[in-house]
Amino acid sequence: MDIIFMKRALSLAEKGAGFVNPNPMVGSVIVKNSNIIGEGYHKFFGGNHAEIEALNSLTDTPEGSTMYVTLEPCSHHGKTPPCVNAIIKSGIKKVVVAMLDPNPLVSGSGIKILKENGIKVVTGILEEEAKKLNEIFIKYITTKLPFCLMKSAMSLDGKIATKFSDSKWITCNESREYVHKLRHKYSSIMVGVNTVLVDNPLLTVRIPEFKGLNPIRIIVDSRCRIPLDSNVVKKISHAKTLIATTKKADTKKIKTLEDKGIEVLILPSKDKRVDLNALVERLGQMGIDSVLLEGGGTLNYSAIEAGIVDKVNCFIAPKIIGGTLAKSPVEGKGVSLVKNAFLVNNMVTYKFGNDIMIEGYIGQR
Ligand code: AOF
Ligand code: ZN
Repeated sequence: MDIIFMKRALSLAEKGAGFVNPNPMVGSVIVKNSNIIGEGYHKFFGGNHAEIEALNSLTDTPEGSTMYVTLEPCSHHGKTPPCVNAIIKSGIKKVVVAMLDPNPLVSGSGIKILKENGIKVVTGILEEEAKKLNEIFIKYITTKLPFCLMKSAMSLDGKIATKFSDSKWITCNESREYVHKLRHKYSSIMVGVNTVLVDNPLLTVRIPEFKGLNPIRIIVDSRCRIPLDSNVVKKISHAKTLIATTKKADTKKIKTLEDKGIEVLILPSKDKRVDLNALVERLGQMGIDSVLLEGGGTLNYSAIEAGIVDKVNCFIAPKIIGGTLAKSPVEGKGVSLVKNAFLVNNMVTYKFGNDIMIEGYIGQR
């Protein structure tokens, strides 16, 4: 039963995806005599915590009931008062928690307070699932650096476009729809200026239910070569654009971009390019908890080499494009020996239409 109710709490939590960043997705279910008498989830950043939403939805008295919650209840005064106080006051007798809160302000103290007040606490139910759901939050709250997912889409022979840079579309509708869900879930989307020059993308979320909530578009452009008539410069009413550049950029061009409402970050350079470690540090300071990296190949390699990529989602379409000059997802300098390759751990595959998507986590070299 614990697993069934925790699964429900996790699926409620997931509804907050893309709305709660940089806070966690949290869901909660209150159960009495095997019946759900209340449930809720953290709906938006700054809103009620899941536990309070569940308590506010009660259809029966909570005395003697069990609360299931996907994250340890908080014990700190943040934007809202501590949830443990409300739980203790309610008369709930048992709390089942999926994972401890990695937030140093809480981490263990929520559970300790509940126990001190005579509430039975069980932890670790569907812990792995809860940790995966909140992988962005876990990295960001413990390091202040954004979690970075590198997404690529290629043909079976490893090409992201033809030799003439035609890329629309290699993957199927189902795959592209999933990418739009990812764009909704992540706070920012990052590409190199070459991708803007070649594809002139909009980089917005195009799923009707999420319309209007777009990630910040980050363009890595060490010399500010971005054309003033590109979509990410012209169309800024729905999504913010940030250009990451270096001192080599023309100050007049920077000013023109700023006058158009674009934020320009002048960052240290490394090997004549934007220092990506400095960039993610700045993004973290700005409250950006996640980056969806959509390439191209030069930026992808630099990002992997800089150690800023946590996870990969590689879509593979059942097509063969060929061509020595056709681009692939990760280019750059590349490693010289296979023994120096970057390893991918915990690989799993998913199917989207006729495409395959491989997901994995970048490991230590
Ligand atoms: C949430 N939603 O449902 C729970 C959270 O910024 P605050 O005051 O809303 O507090 C955020 C912290 O509260 C968060 O980092 C986590 O440690 C804890 N629990 N947060 O946003 C929730 N239960
Ligand atoms: Zn709370």
